[in-house]
Amino acid sequence: MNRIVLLSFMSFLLLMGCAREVLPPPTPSTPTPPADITPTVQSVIEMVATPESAGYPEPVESYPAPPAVADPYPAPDQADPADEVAITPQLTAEVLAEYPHDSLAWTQGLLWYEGDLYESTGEYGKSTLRRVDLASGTSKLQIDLDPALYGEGLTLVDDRLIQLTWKEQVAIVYDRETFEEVERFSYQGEGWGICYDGEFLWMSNGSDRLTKRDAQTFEPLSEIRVTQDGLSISRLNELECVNGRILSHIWFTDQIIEIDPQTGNVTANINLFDLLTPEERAGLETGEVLNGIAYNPEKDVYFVTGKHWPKLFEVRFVPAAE
Ligand SMILES: [Ca+2]
Repeated sequence: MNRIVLLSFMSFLLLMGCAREVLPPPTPSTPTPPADITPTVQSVIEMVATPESAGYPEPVESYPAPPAVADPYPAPDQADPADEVAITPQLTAEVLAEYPHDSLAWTQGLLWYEGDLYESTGEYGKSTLRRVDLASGTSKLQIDLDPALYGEGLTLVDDRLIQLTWKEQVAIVYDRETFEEVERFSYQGEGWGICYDGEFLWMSNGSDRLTKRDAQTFEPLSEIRVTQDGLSISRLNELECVNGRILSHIWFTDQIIEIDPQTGNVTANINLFDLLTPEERAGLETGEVLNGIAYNPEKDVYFVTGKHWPKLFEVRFVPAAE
């Protein structure tokens, strides 16, 4: 499916999805549909993608474009200017540098602290926590997780690293310097991404919800639903808290969204479809998509990589070309 056909198909699906929202509400005798069938950008992705394999969808031939927002709204001669919908900014990456990345690392979480990268990797029997030298991509310090644990998101609170696990419902707390385990927290449901905003933890579980947690006790405090133009955005994955916003990778894409944690609204789409060359992309398997976002506040730059990607990119996010 070429990109134009794909875009047309997605626009049709989005139109169909949005059109449903203007229908009258169901009568009381009509069963209420489950909340998660609300048409979303990701549900479009799922419809485009072929059925799941081993828990993950099969790859799509080209990655979906950001959602179109203009079509569902009234024509200009009918629109009330007060109802105009702000177009979500579209950003892309300006690549500042490329570094080697361990192509055996199933990257799940990434953060930057005082000159080093800290990376959590997944897969049963292969999950690790590592402190990575930026220039060489090699581990300065690395520990293996219990083979029964599948590593997921990673964040830093003061001098303690917190690493999530996928389905094991345990977060492991380590001393940042030594990687010595100091504590474990338990939680309900799956663990995907996590970040610390300086006051609270934010955690994803693959749905359209982010859970705010106490940074010391890990207790859940509240939840936000992430939406763009009223549509749920699900498959929220790796997170990075940056200057009062939350960046979230969208699982199975090379796209990041920026979220206002006060409202759950998406405030920017960051499209990173072109980081890898076609040849590098062709060398990757199903699900080996972007994963890993780290922010370096000293230089106001980001590091991004992906699962089994051969490279890690130092980037700045800039407006996409029209
Ligand atoms: Ca991160």
